[in-house]
Amino acid sequence: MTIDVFITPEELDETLRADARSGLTSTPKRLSPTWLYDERGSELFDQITLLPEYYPTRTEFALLQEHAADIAEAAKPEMLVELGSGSSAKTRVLLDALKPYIHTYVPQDVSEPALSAAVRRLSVDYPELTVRGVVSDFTGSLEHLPAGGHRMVAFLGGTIGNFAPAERVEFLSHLGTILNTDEWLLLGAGLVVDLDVLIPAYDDAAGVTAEFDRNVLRVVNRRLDADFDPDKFVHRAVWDAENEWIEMRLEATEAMTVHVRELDLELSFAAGEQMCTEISAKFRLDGIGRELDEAGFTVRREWVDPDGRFALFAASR
Ligand code: AVJ
Repeated sequence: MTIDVFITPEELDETLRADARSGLTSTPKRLSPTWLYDERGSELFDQITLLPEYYPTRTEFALLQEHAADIAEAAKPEMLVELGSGSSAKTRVLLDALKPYIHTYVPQDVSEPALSAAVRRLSVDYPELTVRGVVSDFTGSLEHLPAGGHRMVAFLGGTIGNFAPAERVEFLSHLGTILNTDEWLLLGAGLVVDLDVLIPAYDDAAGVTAEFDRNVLRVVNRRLDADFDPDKFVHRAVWDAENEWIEMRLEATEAMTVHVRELDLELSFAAGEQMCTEISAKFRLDGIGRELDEAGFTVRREWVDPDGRFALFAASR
């Protein structure tokens, strides 16, 4: 097993600083969702995936379980690359099904500690597999992904929805140019669903998503020496019907001034002011199919759960 680091903690800090500066000085204020996933944030996200209201993870998991053998049979990859692999169990379903074909598994993540732990566990459980962790920021570059061997890139969980539309087009076409003919993309995407299903998934009764959202303020406090008071922000989940995405927002409960000392910024929040911390776009089958097409992919298979909430696409170059 190896871990290749293509982004240093210093570069990540630099990205955070640039992101935070442009986001926090915009109107309305926003932060990039990447910063939700420090150690605590990743833990909270793992808890979210177990909530009764949060259907995407278990819906995708069921689709993977049901169709992993078809996916393996269709793509027959030698190498599985998983973008934003985190700590999840879904990888194992895929690895088990792909066993006859793959020799190498490449989990990619922005967090080195989370990735190292996952790589160690997987090397123990899959001794015949070469596991090559890649620490990088896939929103910046995909050039670091190892080549050599017939690859399948898995981008699961619906994280494709975190991109703004223009970034998404750029990301998919970049991925399209990185992959060679007959290499595959396995994409998981949340679909447009009724609001009485969607809103609770992003604003659960137990308040775990609210805690996850507010945790981003602690990340900024720690890494940029800021003085956000997370208790003075409430979590909101707001559906944008025009763009068909759900937004997580933090709403200031009172007027306040926040200092971000590392950036030399003094921010004023009005009472009730909302700051966007994540967009999570939901898709229609024809729309995302067209986007894959335009990025140079051919959709070979697509699967949707019985409630029409989540889709898996297997597309080849
Ligand atoms: C991990 C990005 C797919 O957008 O549903 C969960 C993150 N945000 N609850 C999503 C998330 C709020 C999640 N993704």
